[in-house]
Amino acid sequence: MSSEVEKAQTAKHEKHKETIFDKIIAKQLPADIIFEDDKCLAFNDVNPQAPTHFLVIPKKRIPTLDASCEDDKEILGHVLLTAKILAQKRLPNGYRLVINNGPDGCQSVYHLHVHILGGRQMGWPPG
Ligand code: DGP
Repeated sequence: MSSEVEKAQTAKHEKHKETIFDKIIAKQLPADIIFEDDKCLAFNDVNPQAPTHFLVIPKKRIPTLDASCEDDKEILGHVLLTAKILAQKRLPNGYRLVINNGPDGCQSVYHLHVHILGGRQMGWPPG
């Protein structure tokens, strides 16, 4: 079992609790930030699974995709379009977007985030 799977299985989903990503947003913890605006933040993943692997997160604390609602339409669209703009610049040959949701989805940080992976040939089906 990979360490990311172990983390996902033990991660506690405590809604409304601060996560490490809140601390990155607040600049209380360092991160390799590649883009920021008033609604979202993009930074390189600390445990990259591909030559390029970064995350785009909403600044609003939404724990999971499951927890998002109609009111989050604009921010979800903004996060996705930001991921696309950043990916197009860095990964002209293609890329993969992933949103892990819940323990079986391998989510270990309960602050919604989009993974952008590229720089190598991706396989299918994913593990
Ligand atoms: P997920 O398994 O979908 O919840 O992915 C969480 C990702 O977050 C995982 O790929 C590792 C990354 N990550 C966790 N903690 C940190 C951190 O402190 N800094 C950065 N840059 N990435 C982190």
